[in-house]
Amino acid sequence: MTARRLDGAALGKTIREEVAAEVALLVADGIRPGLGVILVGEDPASEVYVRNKGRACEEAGMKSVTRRLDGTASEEEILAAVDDLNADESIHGFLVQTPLPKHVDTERVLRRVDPSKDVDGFHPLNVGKLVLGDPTAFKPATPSGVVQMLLREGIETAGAHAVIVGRSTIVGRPMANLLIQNGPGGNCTTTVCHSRSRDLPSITRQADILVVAIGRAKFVTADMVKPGAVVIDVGINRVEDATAKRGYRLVGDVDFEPVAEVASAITPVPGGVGPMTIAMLMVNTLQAVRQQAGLPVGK
Ligand code: BQF
Repeated sequence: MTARRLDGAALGKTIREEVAAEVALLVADGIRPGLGVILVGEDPASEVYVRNKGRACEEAGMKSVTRRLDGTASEEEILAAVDDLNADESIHGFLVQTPLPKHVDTERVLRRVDPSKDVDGFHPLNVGKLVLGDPTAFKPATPSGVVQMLLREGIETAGAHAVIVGRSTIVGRPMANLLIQNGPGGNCTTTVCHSRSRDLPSITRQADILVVAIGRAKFVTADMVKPGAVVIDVGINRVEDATAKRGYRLVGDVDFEPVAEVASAITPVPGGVGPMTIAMLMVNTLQAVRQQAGLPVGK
């Protein structure tokens, strides 16, 4: 078998077009949705991600603001930037790009974000709402993008055994919380594995849907995958490649070619989950606008 490629670039574009149509309606009503990003320092990967977010906003007709702080900025200066965006009525949602410099207490910064503008969904209030299945929660964009991809690709989740490799607060944990929700894109039996899991391959081989988010290039090999499984690769790893323009290329956490021989469907890297993440951030910004305007929330 050779697996179907799940084209996140195309799906993400469709979703961003849907967002643009809704932005146009809001603009006609005098509301221009605004997304802010706070970027501290100059981590090269973060630079790329923040640029992707700004470009997506502009293409959708949203306002985009990027606040750049020096890598030596104090925690108080970062908190002051958060306070500024909390108070800025033209900004409906914003996020603090991570990782933050080592001298900064990231949790404290994330707790300072107004939960009603927390489009990353990392504030404890939104984490709690997500766990409770409250539809007003902002769903973290990457796992939300994975669910959206499963829904739009017609992949049945109800009753499936989803195995998630990785327990991060950004991907693994919210992924599990979404897949166990009652409703479309949910109703999975969910297992979360991590670095201390015993006999990982015996667990991953039970997955109907395998979501991998551990940050190790080509970690998941074909022998770890059940024939016919759907494999979602959240990893984005830079590996040296002298033949590539920038001297590196991107690979996922999954050893793509051999696994594609076993799986029924698989996401590529790049062009898989990454573009879905950006699209769902746009969707979350519209959710923020609607909730702040007292309009009903979709699902
Ligand atoms: C693609 C991210 C790890 C840690 C922090 C498109 C993005 C990436 C890849 C992107 C990511 C990953 C983002 C592709 C934002 C996704 O074509 O494959 C878009 O910009 N992402 C982030 O902001 O923070 C991260 C991954």
